[in-house]
Order: sequence, then C-alpha cells, then structure tokens
Amino acid sequence: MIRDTETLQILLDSLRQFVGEVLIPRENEVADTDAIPQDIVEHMQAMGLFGLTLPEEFGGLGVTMEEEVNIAFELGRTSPAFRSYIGTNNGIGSIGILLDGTAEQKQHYLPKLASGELLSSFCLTEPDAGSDAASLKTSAVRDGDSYILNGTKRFITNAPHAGIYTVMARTSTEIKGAGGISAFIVERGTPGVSLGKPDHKMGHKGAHTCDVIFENARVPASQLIGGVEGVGFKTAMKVLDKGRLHIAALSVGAAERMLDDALRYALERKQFGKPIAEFQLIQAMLADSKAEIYASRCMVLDAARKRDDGHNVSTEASCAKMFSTEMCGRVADRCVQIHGGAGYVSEYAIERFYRDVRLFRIYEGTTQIQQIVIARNMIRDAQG
Ligand code: COS
Repeated sequence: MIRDTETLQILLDSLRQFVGEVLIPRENEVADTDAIPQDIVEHMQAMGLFGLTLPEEFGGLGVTMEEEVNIAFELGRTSPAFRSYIGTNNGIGSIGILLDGTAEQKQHYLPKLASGELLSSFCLTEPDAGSDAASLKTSAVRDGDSYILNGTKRFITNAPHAGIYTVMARTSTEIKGAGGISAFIVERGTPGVSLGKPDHKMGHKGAHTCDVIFENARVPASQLIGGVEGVGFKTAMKVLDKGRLHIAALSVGAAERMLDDALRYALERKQFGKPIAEFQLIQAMLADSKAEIYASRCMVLDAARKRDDGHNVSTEASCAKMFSTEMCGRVADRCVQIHGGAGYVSEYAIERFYRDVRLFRIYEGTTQIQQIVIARNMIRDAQG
C-alpha cells in the first residue's frame, strides 16, 4: 500500500540521488577500508534512514511494506554494506520489539533505534543452530527478577556496533524445540556479554559480523520481549517473514545495478569490429536477466501489497526471497560473463557485486529453508 504517491516519489528520488551521487562513488573506499565512513553514517541519520520502518510515534517514517520494498529497490543499487548498517534497525534488530514488545520496551528503545542513536542486532543463529533455529542452546534461567544467559550467537550482523541485542534463548529445558524459546533485549555493556573476533567474509566489506557471547549475563526480567516466555521463536519467525521480503527487494535492486553496468559495458566494449551488445549471445544474457528481474520485481511488490492488506505472507515472502536471490545470483554470473576478463578484476564493480550478492541466497534463511517453508505451507493448506 502506498499512502501518498507523491511523497513516496520525493523520498525515492532523493534516495536515488543519494545512492548515485554519494554512495556509489564511495563503494571502493568502503571495500578497501572495510568500514562505512562516519560522514555517511551521519548523512544516513540525517535522512532518517535508520527509522524508515518504525512508526511515526517513535520517530520513524512508518513506511508500509510496499513503500519499504520500493526503498529497498533503490538501496540495492549500491554496496549491500550501506544497507546493512541501517538494516538491523529497520528490520531484524527492531521488528521483534515492535511486533511483540511491551509498551514500555517500545517507548524506551524504538525512538533511539529510529534516530540511529542506538544500533540493534538480531541474535538467533548459533554455532550448532543455523537452519534448525529451534534447536538453539543459549539458555536463559530465571533467577529472582533476572534471567541468567549463557551461550554463543554466531554471524551477528552489526554486533560490533550494536547498543542492544535481541536474543533468542531457551527458558525451558522441559519444552523441547520452538516452544521453549523466549526473546530478550540485552544491552551492550551488560557484565558477561562479550564479542568474538570479526568474521572475515567473502564479500560485504564494511558490514561487520561477529559472535556475541553470553557468560552468566544477568538480564532484568523486564527485558523479556512482551513479558511472555515461550513465544520467542514465533517472534523470530515473524521478523524473518518481513526480513525475507526486504532481502528479495534488495536482490532486485542489486540485479538492476549489475545489469545496468553490464549493458553499459556491452555498448562500449568492441570486439570483432562492433560493440559486443550487438552480438546475439550477449543479447540473450541481457534479455534473460531483464525478464527475470521484472518477474522478481512483480513478485516482491505483490507479496508486499498482500502483507499490507493484512494477509499472512509467509509463503509469498519465502517465494520472493527464494526466486529473487537465486535470480540475483544468475544475473551476477551473466554480468561477469558479459564483462569477460574485465569482470574478474576489481576495477569493475561487478567483481565485488558477484561476491556480495552470494550472501543473499544464504542469510535470513537459505534457499533450501525457503523451499521447506513454501512446501510445508502448501501441504498444511491442502490438508485444511
Ligand atoms: N510466523 C509465526 N509463527 C510461525 C512462523 C511464522 N512465519 N513459522 C513458524 N511459526 C510457529 C509455528 O506455527 C509453530 O508454532 P506451534 O508449535 O504453536 O504450532 C512454531 O513456530 C514452530 O514452527 P515449526 O514447527 O515450523 O518449526 P521448525 O523447527 O520445524 O522449523 C524453520 C521451522 C525451518 C522454517 C525455521 O527453523 C527457520 O526458518 N529456519 C531458518 C532460520 C533462519 O532463517 N536463519 C537465518 C539467520 S537469522 S538472519
């Protein structure tokens, strides 16, 4: 749902300008230094980008899902590290508090997240619990007015910068699986909370992940999200339904950028006496990419509108994430191919994008997890 087409268009135009004039020219710097420059962080803060999805009452822009995916189409056109920096506050790090938090928790944390004063991280994955998220082992044992947390969370985006962590931990050893999991807001600086070494990743330079380690970390019971035990896994799944749609939209933006770059290259690069864009085998790669991006764009928009209409879009979000991220991988591969040898050297952005977009098929649920979610929902619906 788009609330006001004109207002949205102004926002999208200013974002496109910001991406084109400020972010794209700094991509190499971010890749080389493995950091988002402070002036860009402040620029993103001034533009209100940390609170895009948070309601206006908490200082955010309160965008709808359809508006959000349109924004993600634009942000996807540059290095994912920029989006990643604002991504957790708009998505996995804040949405659990927004959807299931108490009034006090929302009032206390969401304004700081919306302004970018505070960064948040989402702590679900563990060394032995990735796709099988319900098998997580981090424990939270009630002790008076507190819970004592023990365990390790892995690959946590923005953990080195975060002021709060939304942590899924097991409050019940008797209830196996999902029903024994609760969600907590843990503040940085809590005694017993420490960070592991930075992960050295294939791509996404400038976006930082590491372990978050809990060793007898005492967390006040008031930090239990929603004040209810045993529903933390559901909170995480609802957060991911939304996050998956966002990643699908980012994949569309990234694929559009790569294809634009490849088309420009194909028009400039001459072989056999003419621009390679005039060769039909190159045209096939351009055309297949264009059509697949278009299909993804339609799919993402449709799923976003359904979510705004109040439908459960677990299936659609997984379809969009699976199709769009796989599409993005195919487009990346073709665009390297169109660049030929130039696509394998870092002078051209496609070499970096090829590595960056590989993650889209993995995080917030692998393609294989999306297949499982889709098929399970189909079977459940068929059986009534
Ligand atoms: N919204 C709300 N509730 C949901 C839900 C959703 N999208 N998906 C599942 N649930 C609920 C189920 O209804 C079930 O509740 P009941 O026991 O009351 O019926 C509960 O959560 C457990 O669900 P399920 O039985 O489907 O859990 P499984 O352990 O079988 O696993 C998958 C579910 C595999 C889908 C889940 O573990 C998953 O998404 N894994 C990937 C994790 C991931 O994306 N990690 C990325 C890192 S985070 S960036």
